[in-house]
Amino acid sequence: MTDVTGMTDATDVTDVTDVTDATDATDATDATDATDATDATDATEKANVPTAKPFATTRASGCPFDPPPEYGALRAEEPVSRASCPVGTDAWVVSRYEDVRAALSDPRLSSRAAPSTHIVPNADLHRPIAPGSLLHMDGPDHTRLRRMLTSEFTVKKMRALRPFVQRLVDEHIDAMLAGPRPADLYRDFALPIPSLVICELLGVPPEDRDRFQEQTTVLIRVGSAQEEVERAAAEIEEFIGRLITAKRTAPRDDLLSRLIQRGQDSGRPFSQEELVTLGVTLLIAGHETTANMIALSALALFRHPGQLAALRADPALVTPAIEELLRYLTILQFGLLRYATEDIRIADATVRAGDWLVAALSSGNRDDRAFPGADRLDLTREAGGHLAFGYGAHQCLGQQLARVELEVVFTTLFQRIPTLRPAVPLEEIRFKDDALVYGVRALPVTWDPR
Ligand code: PIM
Repeated sequence: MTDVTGMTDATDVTDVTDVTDATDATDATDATDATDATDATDATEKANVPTAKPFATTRASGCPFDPPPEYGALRAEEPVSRASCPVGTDAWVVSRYEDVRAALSDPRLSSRAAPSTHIVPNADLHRPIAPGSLLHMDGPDHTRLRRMLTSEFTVKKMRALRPFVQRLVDEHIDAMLAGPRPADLYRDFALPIPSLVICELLGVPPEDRDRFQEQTTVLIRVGSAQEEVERAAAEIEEFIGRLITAKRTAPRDDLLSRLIQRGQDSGRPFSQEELVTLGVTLLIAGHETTANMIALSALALFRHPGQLAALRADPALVTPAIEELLRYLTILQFGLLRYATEDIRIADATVRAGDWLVAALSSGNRDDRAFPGADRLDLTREAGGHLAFGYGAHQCLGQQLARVELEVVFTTLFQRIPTLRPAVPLEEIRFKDDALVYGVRALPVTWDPR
């Protein structure tokens, strides 16, 4: 089943051995943990571990681009700390850049409950992994599935999409300019463009995008009611399921059709369930993050007018600018959850088998050791190597697509509408504080008519 926040019920999943690589001794730890919802059997309870503080999620007022202020102190004083998480379990929180990279590239840390389930009250951290659930798989099964997809997301293929993206960007700017002011840069520009791009890539009818966008909003909002999540998951799965069924008999030139074929060619055809889970994952991942990056980046640039002017004047600045915006904003705001299958050392902490760990991407990206003056947005900085796309085996598959979309947007938007600006003061802008992917709920903008 679709599991973005970890809230959906996976009791219908029977065939987990097929996709998890839980073939080793670590299974025993897992099974022990799973019997106790209060986590009293966590290995750390018995060991001498620091006291847990509440997991920090609240940004400082007036600082919508900065991670919660606690992270600065954690990086300085307690780089691997303990936090009590909204899910009801304690976890290690890794806050420095190098330690985040080390954690995310350590095969002893499983992604089984990723990406950010620690933040979801009442989520079941020990649910079986649905077949095809790329974000939650480990080891050789994950590698095999990911390899089936990498050829779809190469730099070359993504660059070939550029003219299509450019056309979409231009058309949406034309429509905004022809429409009333203020416009909502999120609704009228940032959201439709990546949505239409992923529709084209996957072979999803673009007229269905309003529905899947709404379902995605429910699925990635931490506070969504269980029934609401289940309904949204069922609907989006049914939608993708019908599409896949149609593509089985009438394949088209699109990713989902090719995936069906590739499974068959490999001698291990994908099940319908695997294809649906994978299709839903790609559909959600393919539009939600980029949409939020576009709108939040625009707002960050409005708030840094000198840098916006520099970007408008020098289109070559767009390449470093995008990496810097990715780093500075790190919209996967709650970090990535991992599960220790063995004892490991990170910095000076011992993480025991059975412990949970959060790799705090937004904190690592604000680490002065890796990015001097990290709290400053500096579009000329060489911010390559940032953690916004994660790191290690699960590092974002779609990152080149995101870069192409962001490049086209930020070499076009401010050139074509040089007077584009927010239509409301910052205090009136509402942010997605409660979503796995951070951003603005709306961004009213205006411009001088010509
Ligand atoms: N989107 C693109 N890459 C990853 C994502 C994502 C991750 C978690 C929740 C929602 C989207």
